[in-house]
Amino acid sequence: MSQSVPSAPQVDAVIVGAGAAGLYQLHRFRQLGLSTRVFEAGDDIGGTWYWNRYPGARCDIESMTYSYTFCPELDQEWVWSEKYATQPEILRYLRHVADRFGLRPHITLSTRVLRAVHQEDDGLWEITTDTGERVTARFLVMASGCATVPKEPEVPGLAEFAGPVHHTSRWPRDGVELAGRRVAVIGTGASGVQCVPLIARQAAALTVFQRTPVYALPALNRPLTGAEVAARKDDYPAFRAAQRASKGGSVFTMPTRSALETDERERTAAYEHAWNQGVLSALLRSYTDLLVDVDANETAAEFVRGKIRATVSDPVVAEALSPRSYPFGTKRPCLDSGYYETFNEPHVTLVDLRRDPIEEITAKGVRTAGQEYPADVLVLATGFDSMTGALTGVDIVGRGGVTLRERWGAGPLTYLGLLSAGFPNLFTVTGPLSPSVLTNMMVSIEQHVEWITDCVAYLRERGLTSIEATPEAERDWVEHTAGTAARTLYPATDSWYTGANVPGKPRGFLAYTGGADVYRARCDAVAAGGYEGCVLR
Ligand code: N01
Repeated sequence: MSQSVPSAPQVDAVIVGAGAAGLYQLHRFRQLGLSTRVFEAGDDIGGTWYWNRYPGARCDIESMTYSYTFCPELDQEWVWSEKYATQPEILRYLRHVADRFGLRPHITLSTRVLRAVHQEDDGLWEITTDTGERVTARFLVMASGCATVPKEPEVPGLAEFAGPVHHTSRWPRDGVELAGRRVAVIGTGASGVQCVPLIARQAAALTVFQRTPVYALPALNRPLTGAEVAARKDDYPAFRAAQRASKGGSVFTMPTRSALETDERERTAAYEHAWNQGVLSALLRSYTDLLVDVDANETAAEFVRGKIRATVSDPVVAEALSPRSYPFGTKRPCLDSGYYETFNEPHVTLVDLRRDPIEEITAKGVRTAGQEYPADVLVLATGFDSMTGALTGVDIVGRGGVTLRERWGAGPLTYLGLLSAGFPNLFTVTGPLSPSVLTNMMVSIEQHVEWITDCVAYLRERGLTSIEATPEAERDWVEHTAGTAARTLYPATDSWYTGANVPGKPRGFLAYTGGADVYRARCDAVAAGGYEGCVLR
């Protein structure tokens, strides 16, 4: 039965998602005095850190860096235990944030937003959920994450498998019985690299199916000392300010020299130094040209391959684990804790799918062209329909009845990754064509949330009710992001950054490569200019 739609919104804003982005957006809207509802598909808050509870799940940005920067008191009261926090610890932190800022009463859990329709007559969004609720709101914020929609492998027979099948991002809360079992893991991205060593510790036999090898660097994770925590807390205000001003949301010394202008001995020493930091981006930051010059890149790539050869005892396995088909850093590198060493274990087998592709999943296991590998449990570490999947997965209907999915049919069209023409008052937090996944997400989330909040405040102060990107400003931004990416080595590599991991997805580099500092300045200038590139009504 259809309900009548009132012309005044039931709430000022609806936010989709109660992960780190949705929580902070809710906090800021509440500070602004906006009535706000958050809908979250999971049965708890936490987003990425709620869903990804596979063994070994941990952030690969240091915990005292990968946390909200907006509240000095929060920085002082929360104590991180390890250099790299585990998923449960990050989830505890986000729950603490939700409680501390009184956010929970405004969040509806276990409720998925299915549809959002922009109504031409009153300019409101009508949002429909899978529980049958309908809500109208002036503003709609998609805080639905960049790695939200799991991707299954495109191989026949998955439904035939007799045992349990678990995608890493849908891991059962009570864990999976792995002891004494034969486990097959498909996929060797960050999730595979993290779960493989832990699964190997429990399983009777582990077979890892690898299509493309990754470059993994050692995490060198360890407990934080009291002195380290105290020193950072003393320094937090300056550190947080530096993060916000930085190129990627973390505070690093940026390189000044070219790899090719440095002699080999010195270069190897620099790479060794970077390797021993146990920091994801350290190696890439050794020289200025690693992401723009393929020969420079090869020096770092070969350094990593040398480390793999030194770690993995079987030279054939070491070679199979060594990436050669794409430059270092153009697929997201991984931080590992014992990943390569795991392949020295007698009960662990690597199957190189480039030589021996999967033909089908059978009831008993995985059959490649060469043989059948028996398994009791199948783990899919096969990634996500990243960047756009969570946005185009909702029926978002804008002006003229056009859906976001249709409008983005040839690739996402955004202005600053925040707005899309034809969709008034729709905001996307860390949306496609913003720096997002190339940066520390916490800092990029905060920057977007603060921009959105300031924008809504600006409208309200002037008695305006609507903001919409112009098609021209959007086109310029899309061209600018593509042109910026084209000056790097990124776009040529097949990865989830380019959409190449999802069959049929249009190809294009989905994040802004120009740097979070440059990007922030641009967003600030747009706001200071009265939201140039947008129509305000
Ligand atoms: O996913 P991925 P992920 N047959 O897409 C393979 C973040 N993250 O979940 O490369 C066989 O990187 C696929 O092979 P290929 C982080 O941003 C962060 O691991 O397409 N294999 C690849 O090996 C990360 O980058 C953290 O050839 C198939 C793997 O599955 C992002 O999430 C931890 C296949 C997918 O790798 C995604 O990481 C975890 C098929 N049909 C995740 N389909 C940390 O903070 C796919 N694959 C540490």
